[in-house]
Amino acid sequence: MPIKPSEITPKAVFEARRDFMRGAGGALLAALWPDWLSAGEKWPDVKASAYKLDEELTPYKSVTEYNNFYEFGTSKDDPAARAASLNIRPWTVAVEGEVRKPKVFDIAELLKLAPQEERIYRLRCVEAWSMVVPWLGYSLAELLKRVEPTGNAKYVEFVSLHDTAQMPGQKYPVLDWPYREGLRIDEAMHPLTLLTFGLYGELLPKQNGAPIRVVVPWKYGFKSAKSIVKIRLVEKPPLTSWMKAGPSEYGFYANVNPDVDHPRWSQAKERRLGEFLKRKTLPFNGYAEQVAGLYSGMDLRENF
Ligand SMILES: Nc1nc2c(c(=O)[nH]1)N[C@H]1C(S)=C(S)[C@@H](COP(=O)(O)O)O[C@H]1N2
Ligand SMILES: [Mo]
Repeated sequence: MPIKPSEITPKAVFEARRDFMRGAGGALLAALWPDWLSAGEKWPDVKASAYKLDEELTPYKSVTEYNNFYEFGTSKDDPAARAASLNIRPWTVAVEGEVRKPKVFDIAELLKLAPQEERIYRLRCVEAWSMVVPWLGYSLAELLKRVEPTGNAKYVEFVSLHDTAQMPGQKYPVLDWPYREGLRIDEAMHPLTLLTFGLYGELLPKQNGAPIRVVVPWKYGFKSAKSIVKIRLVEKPPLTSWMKAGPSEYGFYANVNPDVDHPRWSQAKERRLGEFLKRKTLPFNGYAEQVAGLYSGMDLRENF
């Protein structure tokens, strides 16, 4: 039996899980994670990526027990307590709209469409907490280029699962379900934008958006839609669930920006989960060097 993650340091857990994945674990993994993979197949090899951070990883326990996933309730501990009702098999993702080759992908095919990478990213929530997570996935661009976007594909819309039987939080009109998010096409094609299947060396826990989500590390966490069933390439900016709920509070861009406060609280600082003292929030969540150029000439106060 592996040691319980809560009992040892995040780094040790991470390394143990990684070694397990890379070592003799292959056949065993197929037995442990049969949901996605047909008999005899194993979780693809994962290669280390250039996206690393010299920061302490947020403990596995915090990453998987302190979540926002309103489909399972609005408290941070609701998703871990209630997401078991989500059925991730079978699962397909329809990629459609302004593309030459629309296609409904099975999750097992998506898992192996491109080499899986282990990328350590910061993710900062609009509610001013943040975490550092070793995610597993590959650039969303890998998927998008395969469906051949047309010249009219200016934006990408992500639609999460809508099924009140599996997602009890959808009985309440806190958001206009299904959860919808969106990116501009150049943001979606940026190599940092990760189509995500796992974390800490394992398949995504349900509360983190199994079986497939995006992670857009320079934007507030709500842009990173979970449990996606549809990806639409569109000409007009999609109206997102959070923009419908509070247009003055949640903008389309939602780039992490310490200089532009949320109307009800400051965005200058954040609390890293597990830490006591707050840290300064960095422009673009620390990814300015890679992504600031996407917004040159734009007023980031207006386009919040
Ligand atoms: N479908 C869906 N995706 C979602 C959310 C949600 O409520 N529903 N919450 C968002 C918010 S506000 C955050 S901060 C991140 C949290 O991701 P994590 O729980 O893996 O940390 O997921 C985002 N994706
Ligand atoms: Mo968030």
